[in-house]
Amino acid sequence: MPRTVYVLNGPNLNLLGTREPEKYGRATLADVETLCRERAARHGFEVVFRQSNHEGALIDSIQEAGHEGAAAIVINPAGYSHTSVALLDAVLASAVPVIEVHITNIHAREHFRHRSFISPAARGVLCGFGIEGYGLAIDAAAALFAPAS
Ligand code: CA2
Repeated sequence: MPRTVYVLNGPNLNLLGTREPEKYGRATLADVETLCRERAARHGFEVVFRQSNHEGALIDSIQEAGHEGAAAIVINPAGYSHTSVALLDAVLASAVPVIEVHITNIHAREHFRHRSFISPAARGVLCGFGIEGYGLAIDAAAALFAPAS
């Protein structure tokens, strides 16, 4: 059974907790990483945790997750959600289930944020639960491997 979850974070998420706390909260990206590692450990998953401001680096990580036979990819594509056909293509080409996460409820924000290019190719999407969305996404990844009841 695959044991690694890749948690990928897109552009500007390195600023979490340092700017716009009214929108994105006070937790830092390091706090998100701790949350992910703790939650993953409950399910016996290892975590590869990355953030990049570069579209190509995110695509490389998606492809790497495929080559490594990862259990799941949890990705907050951030601004690239709303622009990137290249990220969509990487997700479409990936044999790994992709769970898309947004800290905010993108549907309650500006119209241009309502469409994510990634969502049609995602196994599921979580938005609006703050950074807990990452934990919920890891729970969802574990549920994909749970025996049917
Ligand atoms: O709600 C989310 O998680 C978003 O993916 C965040 C993106 C935004 O473009 C999406 O529409 C929704 C923005 C990430 C920028 O993160 C910052 C964090 C703190 C301060 C400034 C930016």
